[in-house]
Amino acid sequence: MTEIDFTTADGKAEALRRMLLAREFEDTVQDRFADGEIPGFVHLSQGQEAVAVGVCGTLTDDDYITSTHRAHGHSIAKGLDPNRALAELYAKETGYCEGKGGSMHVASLDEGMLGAQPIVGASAPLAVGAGITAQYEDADWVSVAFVGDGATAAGQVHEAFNFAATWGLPVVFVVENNLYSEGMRFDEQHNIEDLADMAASYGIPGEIVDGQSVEAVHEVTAEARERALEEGPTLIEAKTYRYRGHFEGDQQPYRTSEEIAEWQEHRDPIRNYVDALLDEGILTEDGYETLRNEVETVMEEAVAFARESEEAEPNAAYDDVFVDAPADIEAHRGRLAREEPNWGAY
Ligand SMILES: Cc1ncc(C[n+]2csc(CCOP(=O)(O)OP(=O)(O)O)c2C)c(N)n1
Ligand SMILES: [Mg+2]
Repeated sequence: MTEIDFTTADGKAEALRRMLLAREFEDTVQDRFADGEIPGFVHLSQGQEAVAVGVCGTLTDDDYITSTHRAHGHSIAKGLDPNRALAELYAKETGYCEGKGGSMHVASLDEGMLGAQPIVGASAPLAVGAGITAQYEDADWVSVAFVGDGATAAGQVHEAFNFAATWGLPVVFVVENNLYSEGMRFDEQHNIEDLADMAASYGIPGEIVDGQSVEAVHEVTAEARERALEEGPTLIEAKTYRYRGHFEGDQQPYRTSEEIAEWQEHRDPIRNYVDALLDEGILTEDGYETLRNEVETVMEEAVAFARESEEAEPNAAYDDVFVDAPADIEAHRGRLAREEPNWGAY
């Protein structure tokens, strides 16, 4: 499901479709969140679709990914069902985590998504844990950690790099350098220009890739995946950009609208890929229109599915916590009431 064959016209069209779906998912969440339909906090990833799709397009169904607080695009690219992913954001029972997780906790073991991680940096050690399992079982799958540029300043990410490098684990670290960590510019937080240089400290290859080119990301990740299976980890730095604020509602005093427009107009991963495919004769304007209509329909259906689904049952908070639930947990059941949601209080 997730692997894309970029040597074929169908494969390239599938890469475009998946980027369009990731974009449509985020545009939909943006609108539904603004209308107050989605509780909590959302961090959107418009502009970063080529990284998600390029990376996941190299992966088999058996491979795992771990992600960050900005995980929607990664989840869609890994093949998660938009209905269940959106329902999770809506805190509905039909969501991937039965509505108990929300945007920053979407996970699906069946589809190789080990989870979004709101703790900055936590995606890296989680992927290392999966890599230990793969090595122990002599398996033929890999784990891929998506990590933000800001997260590379966190200690646990370096422990993860070091552990994976020293043990030669089948892991790929994909650092999405979108130039900002919350409101802090990259050069205010780091004393190096390229985060890929960090790889040298751990004796592993560091690769820089244009994160706005789905094919470039795919190529470098495919090599890193092979290397992961044979030798050990690679650190890939994908240079990219996020169009929306750090979170929805962020006033963004730290950057200019001109900077955002510059990336949108000249470095948009979808627009540039559409132009390339039109030039190559792989896509027609009609074909593009069809793909856009298709993803719009998928997301309209996802919204309907999420709206119609039942809200998560509060007492379900006690489920799925323990393998063998202690007796006194039962005493707590029934104590949580379903109330009219007041999302403004969160
Ligand atoms: C351990 C920890 N510290 C701080 C935060 C607050 N926080 C959430 S996202 C974020 C910035 C992350 O930046 P980056 O890694 O570049 O990811 P991006 O938001 O750009 O995708 C911070 C500091 C957190 N969630 N966890
Ligand atoms: Mg960042």
